[in-house]
Amino acid sequence: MPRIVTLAAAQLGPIQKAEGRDVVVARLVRLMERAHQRGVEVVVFPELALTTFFPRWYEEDIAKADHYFEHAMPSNETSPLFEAARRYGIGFHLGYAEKTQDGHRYNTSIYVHPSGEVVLKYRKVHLPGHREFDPVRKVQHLEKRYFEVGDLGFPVIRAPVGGTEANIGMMICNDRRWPEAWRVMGLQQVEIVMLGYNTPSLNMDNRGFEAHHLRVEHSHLSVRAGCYQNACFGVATAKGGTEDGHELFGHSIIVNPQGEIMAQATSWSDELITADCNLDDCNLGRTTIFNFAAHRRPEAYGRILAQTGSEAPPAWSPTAR
Ligand code: CDT
Repeated sequence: MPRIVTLAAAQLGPIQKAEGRDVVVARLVRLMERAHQRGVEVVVFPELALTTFFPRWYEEDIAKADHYFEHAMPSNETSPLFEAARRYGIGFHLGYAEKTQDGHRYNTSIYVHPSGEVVLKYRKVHLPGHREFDPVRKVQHLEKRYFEVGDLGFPVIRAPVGGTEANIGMMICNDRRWPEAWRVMGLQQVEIVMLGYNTPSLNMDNRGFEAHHLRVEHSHLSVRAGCYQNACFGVATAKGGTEDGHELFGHSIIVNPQGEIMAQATSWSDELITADCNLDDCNLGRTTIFNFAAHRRPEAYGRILAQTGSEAPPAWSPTAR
């Protein structure tokens, strides 16, 4: 029996600062209802799917941003999502800002089984941007201010997905640009990587020119390469459109283990894209070109763990004659 699951990326249009959790959660539930009508078994929502992308706003006292954080999951406000999962028999992935009971703040995602139970939690490891207000930037990106580096690694778990079982893992937004994150999950035989993102259409660093069309290109390139090189499916779900006056590029995709795009969003609104994914398609790459046990050479990869920043190589000098 082929292990086919129908996966969906539930892209969100913008969430404005003034939009309440109840309105946002109702949008998410509508997408789950549409997913159910289309036979979807797993829905992947974006990073920080319950609020505007608040790290673009500076607060001197970070506690003033606490209203963007979830203090419990589920809560009264988010429980309709868990009820919808049970009603429709759909698993879902959700990104949100987490504040723990002992006061730690993370950029988090969870995978929830159709029973409403949390199967897997991930906390974002690669936090882009900066900690302090940066006067050079056109728009702030203060993830390093609001979040701590995730403390859960890149876990993969075998879990019921649709009518079968699958090895599932998660990453969040900027993580997708780091091959190390993909490989750590590839080494755990991940079959489905769920990831959400909020990425501005323009480079806001203001420290050089980046052609606009390359923004989407680099995002897709990273997801396609990650899926191909680790023989897995990827569901990469965006928030898109103009949020609090700032554009996010959308372009959610579902990618197969050959690195091909199976489905792509075409709007900047709430939009559901789906693909029937045969998980057995992960076997070809895993047993041939990317048969890790046969071909990896960890003895040559020492620098990957020993070093963080790059180092200049030694200079070549001609041998004395
Ligand atoms: N949310 C997130 O991680 N966004 C980043 C933008 C980086 S700009 C500082 C991304 O990699 O898409």
